[in-house]
Amino acid sequence: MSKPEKPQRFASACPHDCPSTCAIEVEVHADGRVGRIHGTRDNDYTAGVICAKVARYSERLHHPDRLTKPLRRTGPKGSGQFEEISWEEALQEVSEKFLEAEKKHGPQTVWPYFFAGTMGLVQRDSINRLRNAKSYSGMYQTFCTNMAWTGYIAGTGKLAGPDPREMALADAVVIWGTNPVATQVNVMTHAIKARKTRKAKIVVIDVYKTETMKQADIGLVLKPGSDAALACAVMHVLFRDGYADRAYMEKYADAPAELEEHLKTRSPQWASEITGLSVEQIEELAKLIGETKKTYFRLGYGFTRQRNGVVSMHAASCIAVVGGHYQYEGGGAFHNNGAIYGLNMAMVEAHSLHDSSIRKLDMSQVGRVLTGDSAALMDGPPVTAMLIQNTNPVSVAPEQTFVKEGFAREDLFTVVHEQFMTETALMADIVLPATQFLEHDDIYKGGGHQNLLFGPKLVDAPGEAKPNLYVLNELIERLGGEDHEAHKMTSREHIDWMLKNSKYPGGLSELEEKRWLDCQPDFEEAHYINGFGYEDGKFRFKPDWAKVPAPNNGPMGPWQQMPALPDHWDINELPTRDYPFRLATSPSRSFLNSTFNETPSSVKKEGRPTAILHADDAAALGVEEGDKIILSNHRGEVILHASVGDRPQKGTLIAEGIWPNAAHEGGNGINTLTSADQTAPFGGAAFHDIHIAVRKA
Ligand SMILES: Nc1nc2c(c(=O)[nH]1)N[C@H]1C(S)=C(S)[C@@H](COP(=O)(O)OP(=O)(O)OC[C@H]3O[C@@H](n4cnc5c(=O)[nH]c(N)nc54)[C@H](O)[C@@H]3O)O[C@H]1N2
Ligand SMILES: Nc1nc2c(c(=O)[nH]1)N[C@H]1C(S)=C(S)[C@@H](COP(=O)(O)OP(=O)(O)OC[C@H]3O[C@@H](n4cnc5c(=O)[nH]c(N)nc54)[C@H](O)[C@@H]3O)O[C@H]1N2
Ligand code: SF4
Ligand SMILES: [Mo]
Repeated sequence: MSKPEKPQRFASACPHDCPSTCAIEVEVHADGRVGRIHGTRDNDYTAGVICAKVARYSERLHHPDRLTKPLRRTGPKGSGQFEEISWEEALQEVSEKFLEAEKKHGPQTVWPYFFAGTMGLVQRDSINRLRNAKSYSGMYQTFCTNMAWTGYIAGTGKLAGPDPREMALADAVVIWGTNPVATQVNVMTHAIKARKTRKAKIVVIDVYKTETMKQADIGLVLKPGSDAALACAVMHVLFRDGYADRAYMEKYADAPAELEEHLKTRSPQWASEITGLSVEQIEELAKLIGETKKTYFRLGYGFTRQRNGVVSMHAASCIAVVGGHYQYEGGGAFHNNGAIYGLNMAMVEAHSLHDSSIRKLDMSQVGRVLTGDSAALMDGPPVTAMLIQNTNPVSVAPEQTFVKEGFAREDLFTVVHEQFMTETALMADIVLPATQFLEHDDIYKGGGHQNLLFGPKLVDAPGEAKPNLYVLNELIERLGGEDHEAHKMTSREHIDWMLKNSKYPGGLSELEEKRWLDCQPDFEEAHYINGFGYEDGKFRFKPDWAKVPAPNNGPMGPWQQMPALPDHWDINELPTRDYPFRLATSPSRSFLNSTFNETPSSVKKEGRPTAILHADDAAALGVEEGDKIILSNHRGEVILHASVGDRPQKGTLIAEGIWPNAAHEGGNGINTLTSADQTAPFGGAAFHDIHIAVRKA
């Protein structure tokens, strides 16, 4: 008997919507099957570590339920009755229907809709080229980053910060509003290295005891939406006890004296009331931060998914300026490195064809848009045709009652290009089978680190699955989209153009040879030693909220009411008599948004839709471990099973993970309860800011 041949290993990058963007090595067997996936050891951010769900990716890649043929709906919407058709028939039908819709209502009736199911810049963003070539409706991207980015940029003027690898050189690491053990595992690698080599203290701030908090020296469980109060009290102590770096602020900040005066009343006692933390806990945190100049603040997305989330992010980032932490290696506040890459997207998206007068519909308000809400439609024509790639709105978008009603509309023609029969694909008129990342070429940039990475096509796709780029180029041609040289380019040509027309003259060949490009700016730039991102070089304690240089659609939400200086902003969906509890819909470890909820080992690990609550609340409600409970508010109700303990504070519940609606008894998923209200100042969905009633089923 001959020994099985050893699989070959190829370099790639994880394509998922995760700040870690891991450098990976993929085992490919002689028969074309993919084996284990490993974290790349010689990449010093990934450092050989990846999450379990991607290590066992072969399960998702070679899944028997992969879509392999174009499908046409034959039964009622959502019935799951489809017939197989050829690509030619599918593309023909889509273009006919889109042209028909356009003839009736104008081009803006077509709404190409996408998100970050793949973070590959070619396969993710090329859909905007179709949009631009046809003058279809724009899409305002509000699912994820708006509030976090706006809040961080408000202070620094720029979306970048101290080298994430410096976490390992810190004497304290404050992991704030993120759960990296689940959502970006590499943060833990570097934080734990700091503890091992420098005895660094790890602080975790969340609304419940997470897996990350289990590893912390100091774990603070506060009330949802109270982070700015905690930040203010910490700064109060820094000023009060002589830890504030006044010389630094004089040189680097806009209004230090005003801030100091304003914070005089924001004491630990004041913040204790708002956060539910004890005065001692707040004092302990402030002392640690004050005494430790090498404190690395790793600020996540989670605490910004609140109506006051922008203010919280900004307030947390201010601490590192009051304490002067930014000056030190291993110190400062980091959120995301988006601004360091400077990639030119003009070709992929055909910017020369873009018409900025065309409306940009808020993706989080897809339910309102599809049910004819005129404000959500920006007083324009109805949406009667959609092409959806890389996202699963009939699970992940807020206000599911409207989302489901909208997608069930008989006069809406929906095309979904997908890897699996998701809940969104089930509502489609035409379903197109999509490749996975190892089946196409793409380029990836790390939000949580400093690398550009290349992910080559390594294996053939199953059946007739095709990349996004193929579908878009075919449709642009059939729809008579405005001409552009980009329409004829391959993915590799796009990557090469993008690099050479940015600051990477070596193009794709250099990237491919090196596997990744380390784009880390030097210490001075990353630590803002030569000044912050605003023209005058000063950090803003007092930002002009309507003019923060963040990606935006113009000011919206109650932005005029935003506090001028860091403060607790009481604008959240607070408990009422009818809805006395608060809910956060935190991520689960084995799903990534709605991805992996099709993968048997992930489903097994997650069990069933569960709500975590405090034992005292459970006792008052007569609820015991494992009981079926109903969470409800004016948007609808959802059935889950109770997990009782001491993980959140009293009054707060946590539902981890986005299960399909259909995985819940009664068919309503967790986003039945979430809101699509636009938060201030530039929009964004407050997924963790929900009031609810709770009862035993
Ligand atoms: N396993 C897994 N990994 C993921 C994802 C996933 O769903 N599962 N999602 C991916 C995506 S798209 C993104 S954007 C990132 C996001 O990753 P993170 O930056 O980690 O953000 P969130 O996942 O929204 O939430 C993180 C934590 O914030 C907490 N939180 C909620 N409200 C508050 C609050 O008011 N204050 C504080 N202090 N904490 C609060 C939640 O309980 C949660 O534990 O993760 C990515 N990685
Ligand atoms: N309740 C609640 N809801 C949330 C959140 C929360 O914390 N709580 N988080 C929100 C956040 S931060 C985000 S980012 C969104 C994300 O939610 P989604 O945008 O739905 O993100 P994913 O589940 O990552 O990916 C969606 C789909 O993209 C498909 N896909 C992947 N690669 C490709 C490709 O190359 N081509 C095509 N055609 N399809 C592909 C996958 O198969 C998957 O079904 O969810 C938001 N919704
Ligand atoms: S940690 Fe994030 S980037 Fe790394 S392999 Fe897992 S999902 Fe991908
Ligand atoms: Mo996200």
